[in-house]
Order: sequence, then C-alpha cells, then structure tokens
Amino acid sequence: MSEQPTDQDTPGTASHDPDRPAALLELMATGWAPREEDLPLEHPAARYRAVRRAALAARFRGERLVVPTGGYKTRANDTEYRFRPSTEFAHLVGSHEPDAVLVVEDGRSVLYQAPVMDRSTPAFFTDRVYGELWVGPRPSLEATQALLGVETRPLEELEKLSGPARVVRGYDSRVEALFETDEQADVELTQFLSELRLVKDPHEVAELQKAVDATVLGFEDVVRQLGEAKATSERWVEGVFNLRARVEGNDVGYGSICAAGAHACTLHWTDNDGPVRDGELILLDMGVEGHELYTADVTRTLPVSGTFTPRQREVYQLVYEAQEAGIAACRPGADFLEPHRAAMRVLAQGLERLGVLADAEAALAEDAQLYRRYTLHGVSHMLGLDVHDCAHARQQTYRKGPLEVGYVLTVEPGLYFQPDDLTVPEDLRGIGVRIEDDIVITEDGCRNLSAALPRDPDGVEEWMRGLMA
Ligand SMILES: [Mn+2]
Repeated sequence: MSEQPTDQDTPGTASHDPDRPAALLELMATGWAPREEDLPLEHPAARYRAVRRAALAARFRGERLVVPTGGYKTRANDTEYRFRPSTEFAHLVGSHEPDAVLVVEDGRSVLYQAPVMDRSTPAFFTDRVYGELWVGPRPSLEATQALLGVETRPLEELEKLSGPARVVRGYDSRVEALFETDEQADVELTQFLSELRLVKDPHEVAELQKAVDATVLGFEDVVRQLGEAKATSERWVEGVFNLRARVEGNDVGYGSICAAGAHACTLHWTDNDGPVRDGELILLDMGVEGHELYTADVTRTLPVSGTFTPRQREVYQLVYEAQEAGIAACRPGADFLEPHRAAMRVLAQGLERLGVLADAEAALAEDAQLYRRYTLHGVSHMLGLDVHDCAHARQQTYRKGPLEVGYVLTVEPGLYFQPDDLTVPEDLRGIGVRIEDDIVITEDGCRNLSAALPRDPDGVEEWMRGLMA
C-alpha cells in the first residue's frame, strides 16, 4: 500500500500542520451551504475617491496606471504582520484586501481582487495565510464593487494584462513584473499621487478629526493610569494607548513614543521600557489610525505627578509660546516653512533668556543655526493617511511651496537638553519637551483639530487633576 497523499508542501501550510488524508480533503470539499450575502450600500468615501481617480486619469491621459496595495509581510517564518493597504491604494480605492490592484486606463477604473474562495478545493482550509477557514471570509467581488463603486474583477485576470504602464513601485514585485515600466515614469506617478494628497477634502478632514478624537481619549486613558505606569514602566502607557487605538480605530499610526525623564531627549524613543517617576516629565507622541487609515499625530509633555516643577514649567512655557507662534503662522499663502521660522525665533530668544545661547540673533543666522543643537527637528510635516504624508511630493509643492486651504500639517516645536550636554545649565539637563498639534488650513487661517487636549501649562495641570482624582 502506498502512503496516503498529503498536501504537506502546498503553499500556506506549515511544518507542524498534521497530514491531511485524501478522504479528509474530499470530505472538507463538500457539504457547505452557499454563502448568502446582502450587498452593502456605497461607502460615503466612494464619491471622493472617484474624484481622485478622475484627477489621476486626467493627468496621465491615454496611459495605463497601476496601483497595487501590496501583500502580507512576513514577521517570522509563517507568521505575518497585520496587513495594511498601501497609502496610494487606500486613497484611491479603500479596499483592505491584500494583493489587490487598481488599474486606471482611458478614464476607466478596474479593481482586481481575490474572489471568495472555492470550497471545492482544499486551500480554503489548508492555507493558513489566505484560507477562509483560517482567517475568516473575504468580501465577494460583488460586495466590494457595491461598497466602493469601482468595477471589481478577479485578481487572476490581471495576469492577462501586459505592455507599457506606469506602476506605483515598492509594494508588489509580481505586479511590477507584469508590465513594461520606466523608472522615471513610475516616479512621476508616485509623485503625482503624493501631491494629490496635499489638499484634504471634507471627508478626509472629518476622518482626521475622528482619529484625533480617538487619540484624545487615549491620552485621557494614559493620564488615568499613570499610577500603573509608575508601578511598571513606560510600556504600560504604550499598552493603554494601543488598547484605545485598536478599539476606536485600526491601529496606532506609528510606533508610540512614551518617553519618561531623559528619554524625552531621544527623538524616536520607542523602546518604551524605562521607569516612570514622579518629579519627571513624560513626553507622549502618539496617534490613533482610524478605520479609513487616516492618522492623528499628537504630542503632549506632562508632569508625571500632575504638577510642573518651576524649571520644567519654564521650559514648557517657552515651547508652548513657540508653538503658538507656529500655529499663528498657519494660513493660506504662507510658506510651508513659515511656522517653523516663527517657532524657532521664539525658541532661540528663550534659549538666550535661559542662559543656553549667548546671543539669539547670532544663533539664528542662516550660516550658524546654533539653536538647532536643542531644537533638533523641523516643526511641521503633512499629515494624512501617512503620518509623514505626501512624502514624495516635489520640493516646490511641499517644503518650498505655500500652504493651501485643506492642507493638514503638524506644528510641533520642541526643546531637548541632553542629560550629558555640558553646554546647558545643569538643572536643565535631561529635560525634553515637545508639543504637537494637528492643524488644518482654512480660508481665514487654520483650525486646530487637536484643540480638545489642553496645551498651556495651567490647562494641562487642571486637565490632569480632573483625570487623576
Ligand atoms: Mn509629528
């Protein structure tokens, strides 16, 4: 008798999976009720995405444009990271299915996506990455088309396409290999899509507001649980915020920075494994990514005890005034860098008062910029689906361009006195403060989406008292 045939080496199975005898495979393939499905109503974002696709088609008239969402990324061996659609794809389509691809051609959009699995073949229960018995049912093509308002076809039909195309690269090498592409042409496509995201439409601003509102709840949770953080570590703070992010939204929009004490001076402190102590500050840079993947990006620097020491308050007040100057510079037509310059002037002058800089004006000189030893980073970046949104936009439209109505950007000045910096007074060493808000440019100036979280030092203390009581 020969051995039972098994599917041990088929894709999506693991070395520890038990053998599957043919009789079992046969049994599993039958006896399932047909799936019944009510078609969903069109998603409120669908009409906005249609406008974006139309703008894309108009820019590259007569060409084939290919926007993949990307696939699962391996964390280790046979475990994958949670899937997140590519930003370009999310902006234009909104499906959350892996491996899907948008093709825009002659003004017509087609979404190629994996259909519901055929249960007469074993993959639906043997494939632990895609098998619907492992990971749950996926939406049908009909439901996806109804929800998103885009013609949706089986993914395998994509492979019939070939010839020249512009492709958003970096997400799906199999899709890139299907077409004749040109690197420069592809860069132009990615660049255009980045610039298309600069102005947020009303639906996007509303989504950003939802992400910010959830973030505010997360900050409140953290303050309520500072006692637990003191008993454990910064990790408690990270965990509490993660909980809120997963319940209210999709995830955190970036690795939370929960930096107590001198960790605040490490700009991207994400180990979050240090102690949380009374008498120190804790810098929290955290943002919820909402269900449509727009993310907040908010920073508050809080006294762990609920009350600033006089020296902490002095530094905090200075950063607050710098942020006020930065926000005041946010209006249509202003340079993107104007909030930065305004905040840096305030910080440099304050650093002179604190005895850190000998001469603010000299430090501000273009060919010196000595204040940057303590300010470290720029004050603004665009915010949207990506925390650093529109990253492929050209300099003339982003960093060297004017602010326009509908832009959403952060204003986030900071001061960082490294614990071993001999150029600063001893009692300032180890203090790091950043305040960051999410600002939308409006006709008459700007609106602070994160204004619900107090920023001024008295307001912060009062807000904390209310939550810690
Ligand atoms: Mn930021």
